[in-house]
Amino acid sequence: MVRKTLFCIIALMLMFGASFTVAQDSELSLRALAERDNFYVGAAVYTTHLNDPIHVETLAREFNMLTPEQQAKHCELEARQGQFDFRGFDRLVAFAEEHNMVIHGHALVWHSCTPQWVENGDYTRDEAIGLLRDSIMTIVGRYKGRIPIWDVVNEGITDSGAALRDTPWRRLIGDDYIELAFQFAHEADPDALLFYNDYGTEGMNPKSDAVYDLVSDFVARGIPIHGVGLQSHFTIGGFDANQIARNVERLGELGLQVQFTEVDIRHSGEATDNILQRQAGDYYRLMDVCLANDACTAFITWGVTDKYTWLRGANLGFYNNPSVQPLLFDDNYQPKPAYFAALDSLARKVGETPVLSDDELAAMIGGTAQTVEIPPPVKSNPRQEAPDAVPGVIYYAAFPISITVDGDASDWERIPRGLVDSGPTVPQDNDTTMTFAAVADQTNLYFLAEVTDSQVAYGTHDPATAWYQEDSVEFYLNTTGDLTITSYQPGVAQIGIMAANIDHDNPTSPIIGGGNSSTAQLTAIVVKTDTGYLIEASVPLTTDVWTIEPKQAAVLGFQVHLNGSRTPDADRDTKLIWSLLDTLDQSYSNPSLFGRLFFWNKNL
Ligand code: 9MR
Repeated sequence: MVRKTLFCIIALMLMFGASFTVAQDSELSLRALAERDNFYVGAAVYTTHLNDPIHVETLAREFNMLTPEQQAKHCELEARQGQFDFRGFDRLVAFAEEHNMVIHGHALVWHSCTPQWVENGDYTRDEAIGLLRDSIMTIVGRYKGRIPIWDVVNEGITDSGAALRDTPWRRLIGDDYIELAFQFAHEADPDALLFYNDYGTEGMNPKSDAVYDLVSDFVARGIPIHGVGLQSHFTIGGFDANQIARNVERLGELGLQVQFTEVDIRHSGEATDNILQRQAGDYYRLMDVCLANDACTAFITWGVTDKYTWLRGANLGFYNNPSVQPLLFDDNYQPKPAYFAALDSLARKVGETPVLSDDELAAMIGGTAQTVEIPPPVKSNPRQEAPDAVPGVIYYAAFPISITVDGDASDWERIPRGLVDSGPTVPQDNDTTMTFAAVADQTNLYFLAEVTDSQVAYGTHDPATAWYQEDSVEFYLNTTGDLTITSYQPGVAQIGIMAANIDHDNPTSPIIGGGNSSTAQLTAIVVKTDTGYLIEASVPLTTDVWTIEPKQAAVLGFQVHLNGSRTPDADRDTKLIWSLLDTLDQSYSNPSLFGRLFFWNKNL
C-alpha cells in the first residue's frame, strides 16, 4: 500500500537547461515595446558616455528615459556656493530632448554628494533653509517644464530603518529638511513628479516600512510627493519578487508611482553561462513585477553597458569584482541573456509575440519538465529508522523520534542522511559539502545539518539583508499540500540559518533569514566542529501558518541549500542545492522546485 502511494507520486519533474540562441529582431527594442504601454525603460548615463557613438546609438535605440548618473547631483552642480556649473547636465538634457527621452533628475539632496560648503557650513537653521531653497529653486527652476521627474531626497533613512540618516542638511535644519526639500522642488516646478529614492527598500522589511511611513505621512499632510524610487542594486538570487510586488502594491495604494531606479544585478567571480542565465531570470522577474502593477512606471538600469558599471569602480569593499557584468549589455554593447529576458517580459505584457521560447525562458526561470524514476524505498542498513534518501528527490523523515536540540548529534545515529554536494556555484577547489537529516515527534519537526567546511566564515554581513552571503544553511518547507505552487504563500518558508549563530546563545530566537522564515518559529543551535559546523533545529508542527501531521507517506515540499563564503568580507562563492529541480537557485521564489519529504513511521 505504502509502495503504491509512493509510486503514484513518481512523476517528479526535472528541469533541463536549454542553450541560448535568440537572434535579435531589429524591429524590437525595449524602448519600442515600452512605448506601446506608456512605460519607461531608462538607463543611468555620464556625460562622457555621449562621446562614444555606440553608446549613443544603443541608448537612443533601447531607452526612453535617462538618469544622469552623476551630473545632476548637488555637489556637481554647485561645488561653490551660488556658482553653478550646468555644462554636463545641460548636455544630457539636450541629448534627451533630441532623442525624445524623458529625464529622471537625480538627486537634489543626497548625503554622499552634498557640497562641502554645506557639510562644513556653520549656518543657523533659518540660513540653512534659505540655502537649501536657493539651490533647489535654481536647479529645478532652470529645467522647469523639461524635467518631469526628480529624486528630491536620496537615501535619507538608515539601513535599519529605525531613524533618519545623519546627513549634512539634517544636522543644519532638523528632520523636516526632507519635507522642505519637497516643498521647494514643488515651488520651483509644480508639474514635476517628486520622488523619494532609496536602496534596500524594494521588498518588505523594516527599512521599506520606514519609507512607507515617511511617504504616507507626507501624503496625509499634503506634502507634495508623487513617487518612490526603489534602487534595486541586487545580487543574483538576492530578492523575493513577491515581496517587491507587495511593496509596490502598498505604495501604489497611497496614490504614488513607483520606479525601479538603479537596477543592476551583480554576482561574484566570473560571469559564467550559468550566472548569466540566472541573472536573466532575475531581470525577467523584476521587470515582470514592475509591469504587473500600473503604479510602477519605469524600469531604469544603472548604466547601459557592463563596461561602465559603477560596480567596477575601485574600493567597493565586498562588492569589489573587476569582472562583474551586472547590466543588460556586455562590454561590447552586445545584448546579454538578461536583455532578452527583460525584452521578453515586456513583449508578453504588450501582447507581442514572446521573444524567448518556453524552453529558453524555463532555462532562466525554471519550469520545463521531465520525468525521473524513483526506486522503491530501501534501507541499506537494517538498523536505519527510515529508508535511504533518493538523492535530490526524496528524503524519508522517520517518526516518532524526539531530538534534544543541544548541538550534539548523537541522537541522530540511526537516521539516514541526505547529501548536498553540488549546485550552481561551486568553486574549483571547493571543500564544502553537507549532509542533513529530518525527523518528527508529536510536537516538532527536527533538522540536522552537518557541514564540512575548512573556513567557516561569518559575522560580516547584515543578517537583515545579506544573510545568504555568508556561511549558512537553508531548509525550505512547503506545507500547503499543493506542491505545484510557483510562488510563496503562508505555509511556505525558506528558513536560512546563519553560521553566525555559533556566537549567539539564544536558541529560541536564532539569527535567520529567508522568505516567511519568521513564521516557522525556529529553534536552532549552531556549533563549530572539527570539520566545519553543525546545526540542530526544530519547528513546531502547529503554528499560525501550518499544521503538519506526520503520517505514513504524508508529504511536504522540502529543500536544502548551503551558502558558503570562504573569506569573511566577501559575498558567498559557493551555492550547493539538494533538490534536482532547482538548477538555477530559484527556490527562494518558486516552491515548485523543492524536492519531497515523506514521513516514515519507524514502527511499521
Ligand atoms: O554610480 C554612481 C557613481 O558613478 C558615483 O561615483 C557615485 C557618487 O556620486 O554615485 C553612484 O550612483 C549612486 C546613486 O547616485 C545613488 N545610489 C547608489 C548609486 C551607486 O553608488
